Amino acid sequence: QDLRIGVVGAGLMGADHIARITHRISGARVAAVIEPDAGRAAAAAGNAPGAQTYSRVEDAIADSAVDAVLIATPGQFHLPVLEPALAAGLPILCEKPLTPDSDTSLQVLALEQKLDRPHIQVGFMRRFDPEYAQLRELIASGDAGELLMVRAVHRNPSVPDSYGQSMLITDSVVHEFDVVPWLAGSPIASVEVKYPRRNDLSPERLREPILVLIELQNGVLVDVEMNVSVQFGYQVATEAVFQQGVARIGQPSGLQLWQAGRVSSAEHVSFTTRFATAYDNEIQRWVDAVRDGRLVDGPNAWDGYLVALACEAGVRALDGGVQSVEAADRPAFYA
Ligand code: ISE
Repeated sequence: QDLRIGVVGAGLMGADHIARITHRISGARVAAVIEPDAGRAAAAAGNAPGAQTYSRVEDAIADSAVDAVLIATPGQFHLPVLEPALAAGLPILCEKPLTPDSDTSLQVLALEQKLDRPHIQVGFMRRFDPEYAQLRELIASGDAGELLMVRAVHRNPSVPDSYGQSMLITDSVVHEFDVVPWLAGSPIASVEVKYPRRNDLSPERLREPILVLIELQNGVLVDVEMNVSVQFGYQVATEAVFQQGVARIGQPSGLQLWQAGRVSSAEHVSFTTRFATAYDNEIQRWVDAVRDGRLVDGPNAWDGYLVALACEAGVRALDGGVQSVEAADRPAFYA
């Protein structure tokens, strides 16, 4: 029997996940679209045969309409959905970030630990991108020697009006804060932000691009160019420098065209296409894990809490200084 998923939030990401679950994922279907905007809810449910609409997650739970919940609202709305879903003992895939700050993430951890095992997977989809997975294997294998440093670029063509300065960290670099420790096998020790010359084409409220320096506990230094006004496309690429070689992922691929005296290749313009395969893998593995009782196959709520701590350091670093990250001890529950 198909897993009945309630998708909470029918914005860009929610609609993308609804299409994915309906057309590309096996073993699951969208049973409910939970969204306060009735027009949006109806439009999204129209793409998911058999889905009911609700304005509140509590009502879908009370109706026993869902077996699991996928939360795709903006981060500040995650906690009020996580609370009733955890209280009902439902498995949860929560889009990033888990919550906007470490205090609320700790509240979530406390609620989850009342259950018999972790129920929350956090939507850091880069871990499911085939190239990121290959790079992680290379690092772990030691085939190119020790990892020394990582150079990352994270570029968006533009951002919506709702995107403010701290979101450079909490909405965007949040991905590097999860994926880099996972790649390198070492937690974040500190974060620093440097400002290059400002791009006059950035929205007036933003001072960017920024250069984020992340030092890991094992001494690996990571620099991230975070740039949200790059104009030409969506580009996420990484170079890893080893003792005996260099590895690159995320370079443009696909059709190369030699025409009219020029060479060109396609570039993504949105994360929905750049990471389409990663999202598909992420949701399929989560569905499989829920169906066979493991519930989580990927980053968990503890990882979400660690990222919230790194984001707090990153936001402080926007005002200067090297900001250290100090985590509590990991409970055995998340071992
Ligand atoms: C957006 O919310 C994402 O999660 C994208 O992956 C990221 O590239 C973008 O900067 C964020 O705004």
